[in-house]
Amino acid sequence: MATVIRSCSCCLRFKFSPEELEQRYKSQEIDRLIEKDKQSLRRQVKLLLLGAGESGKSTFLKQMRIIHGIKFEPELVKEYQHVIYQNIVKGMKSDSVQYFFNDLERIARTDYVPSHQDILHARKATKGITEFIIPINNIPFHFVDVGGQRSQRQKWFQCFDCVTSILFLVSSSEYDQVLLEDRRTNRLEESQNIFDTIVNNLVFRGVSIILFLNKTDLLVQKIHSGDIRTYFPQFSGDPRNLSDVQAFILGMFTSVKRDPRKPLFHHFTTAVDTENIKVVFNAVKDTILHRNLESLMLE
Ligand SMILES: Nc1nc2c(ncn2[C@@H]2O[C@H](COP(=O)(O)OP(=O)(O)O)[C@@H](O)[C@H]2O)c(=O)[nH]1
Ligand SMILES: [Mg+2]
Repeated sequence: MATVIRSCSCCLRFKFSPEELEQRYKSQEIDRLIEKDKQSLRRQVKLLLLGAGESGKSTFLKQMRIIHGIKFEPELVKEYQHVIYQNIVKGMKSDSVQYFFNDLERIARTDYVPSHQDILHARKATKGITEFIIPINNIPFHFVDVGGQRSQRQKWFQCFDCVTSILFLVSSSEYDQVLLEDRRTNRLEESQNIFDTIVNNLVFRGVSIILFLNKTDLLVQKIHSGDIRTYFPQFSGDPRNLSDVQAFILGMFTSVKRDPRKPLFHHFTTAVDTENIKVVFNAVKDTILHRNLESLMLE
């Protein structure tokens, strides 16, 4: 019968010199730390916010802070105050200018401090990558927000490690607008192209994708003033009917996905509406935690 020789710690004491023993313990300790690190990395939920410029990625992240009770630091509030003044002075072509113009008297007061709602409407293009960790149900949720402009997109590929889910935002009300970058490309088509490269990317084979068709509040207004068929003649529904328009836009995105087995979840959202995002995020959280548990059990 073969004898199995195991080295237990007391035998080791005779086999190795004290220096060798110390080395061995050290290396065991390092292995233990690496294993612990791996486990906490696996437990962490990493959510990547992707989508074209001005689709609402940073606004969604602000909502995560508000909903989970993480205060904006006083310096940050001051910074937003300046952004708001700039947004007004520049009168930039953005959805939020109207919001601020409706409230100029309050904002012009010397003791003005931006409210949460003001902060949600403040528009500043994200440069580089912003990361934010929020513990939710005792699990660290790691949010990664990136710049959406063409010039910022090469940076996206730095954050693709260990991603749990991608939240892909689309500004659904922009079917009649062109890109800031070239003033030609239709914004919805640009967004669809970006989505194509993400959803069909092999890097994200195991990553669930959650599509947010955002700016529903603006879409509601827009369908009464303009006809989507001017920009998308293939639209065959009722151009004044919100569900028809939403179904058409959703179809533009679901149709580019090549792998029929890859799940794609979607929500119609208004990122500046805290109550709406609260409800949507609860559903998203359940989806993510459920899928995370499944993949942990499969390991
Ligand atoms: N009315 C409205 N404005 C929105 C919505 N989502 C984002 N915005 C505004 O759109 C602008 C661009 O949003 P932002 O989050 O900076 O887009 P990002 O470039 O994707 O990070 C900001 O002024 C936001 O306040 C929405 O659902 N409704
Ligand atoms: Mg941003």
